Amino acid sequence: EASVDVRAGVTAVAHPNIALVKYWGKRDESLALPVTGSLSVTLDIFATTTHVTLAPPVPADMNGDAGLTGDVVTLNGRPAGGAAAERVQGFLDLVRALAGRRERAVVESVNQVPTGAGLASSAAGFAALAAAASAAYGLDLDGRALSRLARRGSGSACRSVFGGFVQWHAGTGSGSAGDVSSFAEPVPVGPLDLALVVAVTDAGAKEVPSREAMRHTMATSPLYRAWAQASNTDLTRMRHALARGNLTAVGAIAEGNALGMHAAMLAARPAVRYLSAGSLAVLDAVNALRADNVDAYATADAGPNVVVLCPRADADRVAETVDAIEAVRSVHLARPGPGVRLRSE
Ligand code: 2P0
Repeated sequence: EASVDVRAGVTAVAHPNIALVKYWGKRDESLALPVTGSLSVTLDIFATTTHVTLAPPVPADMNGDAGLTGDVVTLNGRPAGGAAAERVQGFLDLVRALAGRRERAVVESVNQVPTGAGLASSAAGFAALAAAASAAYGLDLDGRALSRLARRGSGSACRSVFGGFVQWHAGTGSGSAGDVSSFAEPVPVGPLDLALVVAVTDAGAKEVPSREAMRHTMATSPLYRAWAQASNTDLTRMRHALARGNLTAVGAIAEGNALGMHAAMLAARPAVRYLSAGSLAVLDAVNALRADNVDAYATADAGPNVVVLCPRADADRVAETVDAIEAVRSVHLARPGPGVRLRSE
């Protein structure tokens, strides 16, 4: 028996994604099965790097001091507590169950998101954690299986497993049939020189967590069903637009889908409102750019920041225009980026 237990850790890097056809609502909460399919583009900025090391198993008699009795989670150098730590531990329990292992883990996660920008990404976080933890516990998952695992951490995380344009299939049925059929995969695209300009705006009121807001929208918004139906059509049209490399159609469908999602939230009772005055100022600027023959379109998620889609050749002009808006605090230029990767140390 070896006296020194050297356990190499595993590091994974993932990027956030921006949905062009949004995910909003689950048909099964415990398995994270969505009501609709969604389609996103993975970014090349704001990476999350996550390192997972396994602790020696806890001795059966629990008297030794060798093992950890719980997982240790550090986010950006600070110990995580409360709901964030519980969510990571719950996810690690799932990985341990799949791997048939018992060791606790030390998780250290760092993201390159500007602090206070309201851009903390659970998608990049759980994609990186799924890849690092599954490798650390000895699971050998292909991309599809990894996306299904990441989905259980945060729905949108399944899409960050892959780079470029990615569709998350809603899947069919419930239980294990639903689980197996709800995965992400890359989408074929024609020539498309897309840039994404991320406009960070002044934060508005304290935001409702998206998980809760989805539940509330489904339960109370008379527009939810209509948005979900429109989303299915948008998915088909978006796939065609991407295959043809038609950036104008991609932008128009994405903007319509996003504003429809926000409309469904605004119709909830009481309303869920993520768009702030600053967000609307960016939407106005995007309309003005379009009137000036720039192919710019906007999308926004569960927060006040706005992402502008445009041809790469127009990205600098779009960034300057958006940066001149008083409520815009910072502007970040992105391009389609890579899927999750393990990094050798
Ligand atoms: C999306 N969003 O498709 C949509 C659009 C926000 C608006 O996915 O409950 O963190 O962990 O599955 O994925 C944000 O919600 O939610 C999200 P959970 P998630 O990107």
